[in-house]
Amino acid sequence: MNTFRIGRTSVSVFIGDITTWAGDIIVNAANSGLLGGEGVDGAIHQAGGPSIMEECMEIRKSKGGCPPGHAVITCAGKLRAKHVIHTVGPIWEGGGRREEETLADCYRNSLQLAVEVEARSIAFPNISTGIYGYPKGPACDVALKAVTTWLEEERPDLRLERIDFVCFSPENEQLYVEWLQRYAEER
Ligand code: AR6
Repeated sequence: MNTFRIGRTSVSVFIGDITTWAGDIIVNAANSGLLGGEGVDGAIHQAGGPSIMEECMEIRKSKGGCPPGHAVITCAGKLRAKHVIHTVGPIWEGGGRREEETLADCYRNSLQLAVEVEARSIAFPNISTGIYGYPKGPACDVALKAVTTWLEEERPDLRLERIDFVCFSPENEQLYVEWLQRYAEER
């Protein structure tokens, strides 16, 4: 199963390059300095052009950056989205340093920001599962639990119609599809 609906919002899983996704908000797996980097962060800045980094630098000046678990918003430059939300996942250190809570916060705080700008659609990459080394299975569990729980809370005014998980590897896609399948069966 690659799509599941909760209320008026569909949660879907795709495989692909998030920089080509068309919708309101692309989420970036950034670092606390908002300085750009490799992985999906590098791809977003490269495809979106310099205006995204200019806004990141403004946020650095005013707020000092973005701590793990938090999220900030900028323009999306040349991307086919309206905004980029930059969130900072935890670096995996074995699981005893609140990595799970921090990763769940990334999803919740990004969704909260998306609601504040009245977004109708948002795309997430698999935060922390690349350079930050979070094991893919547990990260999938945290991501989908955080998002489905957030959606299950009563949100009468929610305008969000689409939450897409854009996986880069078949392994991640498979994990997400299987998770949604189990979730649908248990519901
Ligand atoms: N589209 C979708 N997913 C992607 C793409 C893409 N174009 N490119 C990579 N991924 P990572 P992190 C997947 O390393 O682990 C940066 O240097 C990738 O396969 O991008 O949170 C930042 O500046 C993986 O599943 O982010 C930070 O310093 C997922 O995106 C640090 O890396 C996340 O991998 C953040 O590390």
